[in-house]
Amino acid sequence: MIRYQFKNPKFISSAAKKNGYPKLLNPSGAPLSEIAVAGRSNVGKSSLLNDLFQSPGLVKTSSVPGKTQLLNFFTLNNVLVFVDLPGYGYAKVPLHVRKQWGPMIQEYLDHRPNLKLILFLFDIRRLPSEEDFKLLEWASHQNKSLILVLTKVDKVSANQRRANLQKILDAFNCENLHHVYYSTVKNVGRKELMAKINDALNEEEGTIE
Ligand SMILES: Nc1nc2c(ncn2[C@@H]2O[C@H](COP(=O)(O)OP(=O)(O)OP(=O)(O)O)[C@@H](O)[C@H]2O)c(=O)[nH]1
Ligand SMILES: [Mg+2]
Repeated sequence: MIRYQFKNPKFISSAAKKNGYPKLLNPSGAPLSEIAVAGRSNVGKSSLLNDLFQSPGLVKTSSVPGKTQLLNFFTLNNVLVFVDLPGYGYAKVPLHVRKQWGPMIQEYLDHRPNLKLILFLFDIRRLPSEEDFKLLEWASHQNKSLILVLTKVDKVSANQRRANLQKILDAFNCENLHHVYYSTVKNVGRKELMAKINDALNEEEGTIE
């Protein structure tokens, strides 16, 4: 059983297409396990990575949606890769940029066998959109493990959290999704998410052997 440490974060590169994805190998030449962070624009993907890495500013965040328009690759301790995926669903983002999202994400999911886990970020105050359903469908089609991360829980009361979670799970028709509440401003969820990531990766690696 491997316990991944969330230390020494490093930005590697950005890419739009599969020939630009970095090839990161361990000392025995095997590709490093990868975790993708996906979700709507402005949901808090880049902020969550900074919080997980405890490295404010490493991942660029913005109050203006559509900040991240490429796939951005990071490593932790040179043993684990994180990818900050471009967000979707923001009407104010120019149409030509919005149109790239589907093909870019689908190409990534179809051509990244070392992708072991998707962190699917979802704002606790919203209900799923068409693109959210699409993402979940692609992930399950590729048989990828997934953790639903409910973001910005500081914006709602504890009662609302539970009620909203139930509505979201009902809408996705997925009672058994692994999930965790998260807030980068109130320090909620980091430890729990790190534990869940470790469990999911160990389960994945167990099924490969
Ligand atoms: N209240 C609150 N605000 C948050 C939280 N996490 C992120 N934000 C804010 O939400 C906004 C968007 O955050 P980002 O991390 O840039 O969102 P993103 O999902 O990477 O957005 P794109 O790159 O456009 O896809 C910023 O103004 C953040 O400060 C949180 O837990 N609570
Ligand atoms: Mg971002």
